Amino acid sequence: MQTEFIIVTPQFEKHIALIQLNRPKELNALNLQLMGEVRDALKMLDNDDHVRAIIITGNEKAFAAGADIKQMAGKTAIDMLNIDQFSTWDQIKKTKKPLIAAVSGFALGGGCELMMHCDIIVASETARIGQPEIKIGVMPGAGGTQRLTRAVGKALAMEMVLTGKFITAEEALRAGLINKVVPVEFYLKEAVQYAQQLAALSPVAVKLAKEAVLNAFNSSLDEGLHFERKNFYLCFASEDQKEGMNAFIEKRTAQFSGK
Ligand code: DAK
Repeated sequence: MQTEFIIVTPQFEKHIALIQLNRPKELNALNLQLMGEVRDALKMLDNDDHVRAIIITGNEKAFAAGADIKQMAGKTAIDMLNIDQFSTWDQIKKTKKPLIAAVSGFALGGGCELMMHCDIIVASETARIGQPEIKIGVMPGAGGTQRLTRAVGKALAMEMVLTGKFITAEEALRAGLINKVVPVEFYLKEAVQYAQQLAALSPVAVKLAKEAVLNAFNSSLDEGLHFERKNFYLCFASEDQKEGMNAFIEKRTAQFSGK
Protein backbone atom coordinates (compact mmCIF):
# COMPACT_ATOMS: atom_id res chain seq x y z
CA MET A 1 0.00 0.00 0.00
CA GLN A 2 1.39 3.43 -1.05
CA THR A 3 1.14 5.97 1.77
CA GLU A 4 2.51 9.43 2.40
CA PHE A 5 1.47 10.25 5.96
CA ILE A 6 1.39 6.88 7.68
CA ILE A 7 3.74 3.91 7.82
CA VAL A 8 2.03 0.54 7.65
CA THR A 9 3.85 -2.60 8.77
CA PRO A 10 1.49 -5.55 8.25
CA GLN A 11 3.87 -8.04 9.90
CA PHE A 12 5.38 -5.89 12.66
CA GLU A 13 5.46 -9.11 14.65
CA LYS A 14 3.77 -12.43 14.02
CA HIS A 15 0.03 -11.69 13.66
CA ILE A 16 0.54 -8.06 14.73
CA ALA A 17 0.31 -5.06 12.40
CA LEU A 18 1.43 -1.53 13.14
CA ILE A 19 0.13 1.74 11.74
CA GLN A 20 2.31 4.73 12.59
CA LEU A 21 0.96 8.22 11.98
CA ASN A 22 3.84 10.04 10.37
CA ARG A 23 3.51 13.83 10.02
CA PRO A 24 5.91 14.63 12.84
CA LYS A 25 6.50 18.32 12.00
CA GLU A 26 2.75 18.95 12.23
CA LEU A 27 2.39 16.83 15.39
CA ASN A 28 0.56 14.25 13.27
CA ALA A 29 -2.30 16.65 12.52
CA LEU A 30 -4.94 14.53 10.83
CA ASN A 31 -5.39 15.92 7.35
CA LEU A 32 -7.90 14.33 5.01
CA GLN A 33 -5.31 12.29 3.14
CA LEU A 34 -3.84 10.90 6.37
CA MET A 35 -7.28 9.87 7.59
CA GLY A 36 -8.02 8.26 4.21
CA GLU A 37 -4.77 6.32 4.49
CA VAL A 38 -5.67 5.14 8.00
CA ARG A 39 -9.10 4.07 6.76
CA ASP A 40 -7.63 2.13 3.82
CA ALA A 41 -4.89 0.53 5.91
CA LEU A 42 -7.36 -0.65 8.52
CA LYS A 43 -9.61 -2.09 5.85
CA MET A 44 -6.68 -3.93 4.28
CA LEU A 45 -5.39 -5.27 7.62
CA ASP A 46 -8.88 -6.25 8.74
CA ASN A 47 -9.07 -8.44 5.62
CA ASP A 48 -5.58 -9.92 6.06
CA ASP A 49 -5.84 -13.38 7.63
CA HIS A 50 -2.33 -13.16 9.05
CA VAL A 51 -3.22 -10.13 11.18
CA ARG A 52 -4.91 -10.65 14.53
CA ALA A 53 -4.25 -7.33 16.29
CA ILE A 54 -3.52 -3.84 15.02
CA ILE A 55 -1.55 -1.16 16.88
CA ILE A 56 -2.00 2.51 16.02
CA THR A 57 0.72 4.85 17.23
CA GLY A 58 2.36 8.20 16.55
CA ASN A 59 5.68 9.30 17.96
CA GLU A 60 6.95 10.33 21.38
CA LYS A 61 5.82 13.95 21.00
CA ALA A 62 2.40 13.35 19.47
CA PHE A 63 -0.10 10.62 18.89
CA ALA A 64 -2.05 13.28 16.97
CA ALA A 65 -2.75 16.94 17.79
CA GLY A 66 -6.16 16.84 16.13
CA ALA A 67 -7.63 17.39 12.71
CA ASP A 68 -5.56 19.66 10.49
CA ILE A 69 -6.74 23.14 11.49
CA LYS A 70 -4.96 24.74 8.51
CA GLN A 71 -6.87 22.47 6.13
CA MET A 72 -10.20 23.12 7.87
CA ALA A 73 -9.94 26.85 8.57
CA GLY A 74 -11.38 28.15 5.29
CA LYS A 75 -14.07 25.52 4.81
CA THR A 76 -17.79 26.24 4.69
CA ALA A 77 -20.45 23.99 6.17
CA ILE A 78 -21.26 22.80 2.65
CA ASP A 79 -17.59 22.02 1.97
CA MET A 80 -17.57 19.94 5.15
CA LEU A 81 -20.79 18.23 4.11
CA ASN A 82 -19.40 17.41 0.67
CA ILE A 83 -16.07 16.17 1.98
CA ASP A 84 -18.06 13.75 4.15
CA GLN A 85 -15.32 12.85 6.57
CA PHE A 86 -17.87 10.89 8.53
CA SER A 87 -17.76 8.06 5.99
CA THR A 88 -14.03 7.71 6.72
CA TRP A 89 -14.58 7.62 10.49
CA ASP A 90 -17.54 5.26 10.07
CA GLN A 91 -15.33 2.88 8.12
CA ILE A 92 -12.65 3.02 10.86
CA LYS A 93 -15.36 2.25 13.41
CA LYS A 94 -16.22 -0.93 11.48
CA THR A 95 -12.79 -2.53 12.06
CA LYS A 96 -13.50 -5.98 13.46
CA LYS A 97 -10.05 -6.88 14.72
CA PRO A 98 -8.82 -5.47 18.02
CA LEU A 99 -7.20 -2.04 17.83
CA ILE A 100 -4.60 -1.00 20.35
CA ALA A 101 -3.55 2.64 20.68
CA ALA A 102 0.03 3.32 21.77
CA VAL A 103 -0.13 6.97 22.79
CA SER A 104 2.62 9.38 23.74
CA GLY A 105 2.54 13.18 23.84
CA PHE A 106 -0.51 14.97 22.48
CA ALA A 107 -3.77 13.13 21.78
CA LEU A 108 -6.08 16.06 21.09
CA GLY A 109 -9.36 16.67 19.30
CA GLY A 110 -9.55 14.19 16.42
CA GLY A 111 -6.42 12.55 17.89
CA CYS A 112 -8.27 11.82 21.11
CA GLU A 113 -11.24 10.64 19.05
CA LEU A 114 -9.05 8.30 17.00
CA MET A 115 -7.55 7.00 20.24
CA MET A 116 -11.06 6.36 21.56
CA HIS A 117 -11.86 4.26 18.46
CA CYS A 118 -9.26 1.81 19.80
CA ASP A 119 -10.19 -1.07 22.09
CA ILE A 120 -7.16 -0.97 24.38
CA ILE A 121 -5.24 2.23 25.07
CA VAL A 122 -1.71 2.32 26.41
CA ALA A 123 -0.21 5.73 27.16
CA SER A 124 3.17 7.04 28.15
CA GLU A 125 3.47 9.17 31.27
CA THR A 126 3.98 12.15 28.96
CA ALA A 127 0.62 11.82 27.20
CA ARG A 128 -1.65 14.86 27.22
CA ILE A 129 -5.21 14.12 26.25
CA GLY A 130 -7.96 16.56 25.44
CA GLN A 131 -10.80 17.84 23.28
CA PRO A 132 -9.68 21.46 22.81
CA GLU A 133 -11.90 22.23 19.79
CA ILE A 134 -13.86 24.76 21.87
CA LYS A 135 -10.77 26.99 21.94
CA ILE A 136 -10.85 27.33 18.14
CA GLY A 137 -14.56 28.04 18.00
CA VAL A 138 -15.92 24.59 17.27
CA MET A 139 -16.68 21.40 19.15
CA PRO A 140 -15.77 17.72 18.82
CA GLY A 141 -17.04 16.22 15.56
CA ALA A 142 -15.88 12.61 15.50
CA GLY A 143 -17.57 11.24 18.58
CA GLY A 144 -15.72 13.16 21.30
CA THR A 145 -18.83 14.31 23.15
CA GLN A 146 -20.22 10.77 23.14
CA ARG A 147 -17.31 8.35 23.60
CA LEU A 148 -15.53 10.57 26.12
CA THR A 149 -18.70 11.01 28.19
CA ARG A 150 -19.39 7.29 28.19
CA ALA A 151 -15.82 6.58 29.27
CA VAL A 152 -15.21 9.24 31.93
CA GLY A 153 -18.70 10.41 32.93
CA LYS A 154 -20.41 13.79 32.70
CA ALA A 155 -18.31 15.86 35.12
CA LEU A 156 -14.92 15.32 33.52
CA ALA A 157 -16.29 15.17 29.95
CA MET A 158 -18.02 18.54 30.42
CA GLU A 159 -14.85 20.03 31.87
CA MET A 160 -12.72 18.76 29.01
CA VAL A 161 -15.16 19.58 26.20
CA LEU A 162 -16.33 22.96 27.53
CA THR A 163 -12.95 24.32 28.69
CA GLY A 164 -10.62 22.41 26.37
CA LYS A 165 -8.42 21.38 29.30
CA PHE A 166 -5.86 18.62 28.75
CA ILE A 167 -5.59 15.76 31.19
CA THR A 168 -2.51 13.71 31.98
CA ALA A 169 -2.17 10.01 31.32
CA GLU A 170 -2.54 9.32 35.05
CA GLU A 171 -5.79 11.32 35.18
CA ALA A 172 -7.04 9.48 32.10
CA LEU A 173 -6.24 6.16 33.74
CA ARG A 174 -8.07 7.10 36.94
CA ALA A 175 -11.05 8.27 34.89
CA GLY A 176 -11.26 4.95 33.02
CA LEU A 177 -10.39 6.41 29.62
CA ILE A 178 -7.25 4.35 29.09
CA ASN A 179 -5.91 0.97 30.18
CA LYS A 180 -2.33 1.52 31.24
CA VAL A 181 0.32 4.19 31.81
CA VAL A 182 3.99 3.36 31.44
CA PRO A 183 7.26 5.32 31.23
CA VAL A 184 7.73 6.82 27.80
CA GLU A 185 10.36 4.31 26.72
CA PHE A 186 7.88 1.45 27.14
CA TYR A 187 4.60 2.63 25.62
CA LEU A 188 5.04 0.82 22.32
CA LYS A 189 6.46 -2.29 23.98
CA GLU A 190 3.50 -2.41 26.32
CA ALA A 191 1.09 -2.09 23.38
CA VAL A 192 2.92 -4.94 21.64
CA GLN A 193 2.51 -7.06 24.76
CA TYR A 194 -1.24 -6.49 24.71
CA ALA A 195 -1.24 -7.32 20.99
CA GLN A 196 0.70 -10.53 21.63
CA GLN A 197 -1.84 -11.58 24.24
CA LEU A 198 -4.72 -10.96 21.84
CA ALA A 199 -2.94 -12.58 18.90
CA ALA A 200 -2.54 -15.81 20.88
CA LEU A 201 -6.30 -16.12 21.35
CA SER A 202 -9.03 -17.27 19.01
CA PRO A 203 -9.44 -14.51 16.40
CA VAL A 204 -13.06 -15.56 15.98
CA ALA A 205 -13.85 -15.25 19.69
CA VAL A 206 -11.91 -11.97 19.97
CA LYS A 207 -13.85 -10.42 17.09
CA LEU A 208 -17.21 -11.58 18.42
CA ALA A 209 -16.38 -10.39 21.92
CA LYS A 210 -15.24 -6.96 20.67
CA GLU A 211 -18.47 -6.61 18.71
CA ALA A 212 -20.53 -7.52 21.76
CA VAL A 213 -18.75 -5.06 24.08
CA LEU A 214 -19.15 -2.22 21.56
CA ASN A 215 -22.80 -3.13 21.21
CA ALA A 216 -23.26 -2.31 24.90
CA PHE A 217 -23.02 1.39 23.95
CA ASN A 218 -25.87 1.14 21.48
CA SER A 219 -28.44 -1.00 23.18
CA SER A 220 -30.58 -1.56 26.23
CA LEU A 221 -29.38 -4.23 28.67
CA ASP A 222 -31.84 -6.79 27.32
CA GLU A 223 -30.91 -6.08 23.69
CA GLY A 224 -27.24 -6.26 24.59
CA LEU A 225 -27.68 -9.56 26.41
CA HIS A 226 -29.56 -10.95 23.42
CA PHE A 227 -26.73 -9.86 21.12
CA GLU A 228 -24.13 -11.35 23.45
CA ARG A 229 -26.02 -14.66 23.49
CA LYS A 230 -26.00 -14.90 19.67
CA ASN A 231 -22.27 -14.23 19.53
CA PHE A 232 -21.69 -16.72 22.33
CA TYR A 233 -23.53 -19.43 20.36
CA LEU A 234 -21.57 -18.44 17.25
CA CYS A 235 -18.28 -19.20 19.04
CA PHE A 236 -19.42 -22.83 19.12
CA ALA A 237 -19.44 -22.86 15.32
CA SER A 238 -15.67 -22.34 15.33
CA GLU A 239 -12.87 -24.89 15.36
CA ASP A 240 -11.18 -22.56 17.83
CA GLN A 241 -13.83 -23.30 20.46
CA LYS A 242 -13.07 -27.04 20.22
CA GLU A 243 -9.34 -26.39 20.19
CA GLY A 244 -9.50 -23.99 23.16
CA MET A 245 -11.57 -26.27 25.35
CA ASN A 246 -9.72 -29.46 24.38
CA ALA A 247 -6.37 -27.79 24.99
CA PHE A 248 -7.54 -26.86 28.49
CA ILE A 249 -8.64 -30.43 29.20
CA GLU A 250 -5.43 -31.89 27.74
CA LYS A 251 -3.31 -29.39 29.70
CA ARG A 252 -1.59 -27.93 26.64
CA THR A 253 -1.40 -24.53 24.96
CA ALA A 254 -4.17 -23.98 22.43
CA GLN A 255 -3.21 -23.30 18.80
CA PHE A 256 -5.95 -21.13 17.39
CA SER A 257 -6.47 -21.07 13.63
CA GLY A 258 -9.16 -18.42 13.31
CA LYS A 259 -11.56 -20.98 11.84
N1 DAK B 1 -3.55 21.27 12.82
C1 DAK B 1 -2.58 21.79 12.02
N2 DAK B 1 -1.34 22.03 12.43
C2 DAK B 1 -1.03 21.75 13.72
C3 DAK B 1 -2.00 21.22 14.61
C4 DAK B 1 -3.30 20.97 14.10
N3 DAK B 1 -4.28 20.41 14.85
N4 DAK B 1 -1.42 21.04 15.82
C5 DAK B 1 -0.14 21.46 15.67
N5 DAK B 1 0.09 21.88 14.40
C6 DAK B 1 1.33 22.39 13.83
C7 DAK B 1 1.59 23.82 14.32
O1 DAK B 1 0.89 24.74 13.54
C8 DAK B 1 3.08 23.91 14.12
O2 DAK B 1 3.34 24.13 12.75
P1 DAK B 1 4.39 25.26 12.24
O3 DAK B 1 3.94 26.52 12.87
O4 DAK B 1 5.71 24.79 12.80
O5 DAK B 1 4.29 25.22 10.75
C9 DAK B 1 3.56 22.52 14.47
O6 DAK B 1 2.44 21.67 14.31
C10 DAK B 1 4.06 22.40 15.90
O7 DAK B 1 3.05 22.91 16.76
P2 DAK B 1 3.32 24.02 17.88
O8 DAK B 1 4.45 24.93 17.49
O9 DAK B 1 2.02 24.66 18.19
O10 DAK B 1 3.82 23.10 19.09
P3 DAK B 1 3.69 23.37 20.65
O11 DAK B 1 4.48 22.27 21.29
O12 DAK B 1 4.01 24.79 20.98
O13 DAK B 1 2.14 23.18 20.99
C11 DAK B 1 0.00 22.01 20.85
C12 DAK B 1 1.55 21.91 20.81
C13 DAK B 1 -0.52 20.61 20.54
C14 DAK B 1 -0.44 22.41 22.28
C15 DAK B 1 -0.48 23.05 19.85
O14 DAK B 1 0.15 22.80 18.56
C16 DAK B 1 -1.96 23.04 19.66
O15 DAK B 1 -2.70 23.58 20.47
N6 DAK B 1 -2.42 22.45 18.56
C17 DAK B 1 -3.81 22.42 18.18
C18 DAK B 1 -4.61 21.45 19.03
C19 DAK B 1 -6.09 21.45 18.67
O16 DAK B 1 -6.74 22.50 18.78
N7 DAK B 1 -6.60 20.34 18.25
C20 DAK B 1 -8.00 20.16 17.82
C21 DAK B 1 -8.11 20.49 16.35
S1 DAK B 1 -9.80 20.40 15.79
C22 DAK B 1 -14.53 15.60 12.07
C23 DAK B 1 -13.59 14.75 12.62
C24 DAK B 1 -12.62 15.26 13.49
C25 DAK B 1 -12.57 16.61 13.76
C26 DAK B 1 -13.48 17.46 13.18
C27 DAK B 1 -14.47 16.95 12.33
N8 DAK B 1 -15.52 15.10 11.20
C28 DAK B 1 -15.66 13.65 11.03
C29 DAK B 1 -16.40 15.98 10.52
C30 DAK B 1 -11.54 17.08 14.64
C31 DAK B 1 -11.31 18.37 14.88
C32 DAK B 1 -10.10 18.74 15.59
O17 DAK B 1 -9.31 17.92 16.03
